[in-house]
Amino acid sequence: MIPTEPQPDPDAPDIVRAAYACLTVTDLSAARWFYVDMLGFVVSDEDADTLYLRGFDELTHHNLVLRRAARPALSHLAYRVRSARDLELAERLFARAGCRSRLVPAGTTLGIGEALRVEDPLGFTIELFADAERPDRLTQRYELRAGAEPARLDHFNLVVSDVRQGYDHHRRLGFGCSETIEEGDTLYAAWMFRKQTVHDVALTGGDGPRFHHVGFFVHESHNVLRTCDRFGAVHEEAHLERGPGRHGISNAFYVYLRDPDGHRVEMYTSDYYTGDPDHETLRWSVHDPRRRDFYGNEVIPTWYTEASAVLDLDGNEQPVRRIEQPAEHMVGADGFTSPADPVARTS
Ligand code: 4SX
Ligand code: FE2
Repeated sequence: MIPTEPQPDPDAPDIVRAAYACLTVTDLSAARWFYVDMLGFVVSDEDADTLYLRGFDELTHHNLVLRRAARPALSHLAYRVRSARDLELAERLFARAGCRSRLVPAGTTLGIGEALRVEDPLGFTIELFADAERPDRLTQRYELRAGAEPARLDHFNLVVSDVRQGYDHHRRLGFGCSETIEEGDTLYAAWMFRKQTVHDVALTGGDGPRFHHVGFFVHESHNVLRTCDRFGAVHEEAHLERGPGRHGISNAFYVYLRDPDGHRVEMYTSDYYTGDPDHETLRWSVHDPRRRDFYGNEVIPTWYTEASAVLDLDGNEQPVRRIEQPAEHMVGADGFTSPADPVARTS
């Protein structure tokens, strides 16, 4: 049976793009070492409990907020919407779906205008905002560039116990779908976009809701390699979790790191344009060994199994539900299954 394709809600808010992630961290100075000293993020603002960071090309106040707390978690994920009217549309749409929401006054998060925070049907706290402070333009301040030279936020990756439900929800919100991993009726993963790239958000099947990673765009593959060299050079190679490599899905060159609290960060470059209205979804078989790494390198188990806790609208940790579908890493062509699997190796 082919599942029916949900249509975009005609009254959905106009989401522009994934804008920033707010993570809680237990040690702000360790986080500063990792994100600022090693990866080269620009500090937009800071106070005793919070770091506001951005990439060199970013023209809104920040891409990443790190807030001190007793436990590491994802606080919320923020999308920019086109105008204030979209906040009203969002409030109504999420209310119709039975989701809790709250208006947060301008400045609650430094540099961000009035915003709507909602607990989405998948259990993530999502912020939508239209207005933000504009920081200095640093694109051509080459003398300031350092570390991985992060340019901008590219995407969020979420672990959800039911990928189809997550896919349908984002479809109704008007997201396009660039690529999937599927087999028969089972959707193992989906890459979904509002801006004209491969994704603003990807969904990964697993015990959820949990936060898998935040991906930052760098301009060149040598920025990815340099990231690895920098961590190797100071004997902090344990922060390098997966890669460097090239993704099959998205074609991006990548490396994943784990920050001092275990949050996963990806440095990502060279994906492609998806903006034409007839853009077609590229569907990968779960048995294709090139889907997650184009060179056929196996994905290490922690990448599939470990992810950050997520906070609800009140700041409490969301309970995690067991995966409700076959787990990709038990079925697919990766390190968990037998490398001798002939189906996987000949596709
Ligand atoms: O591992 S995948 O090649 O499926 C992949 C993972 C592709 C793009 C991403 O951003 C990602 O995190
Ligand atoms: Fe990613």
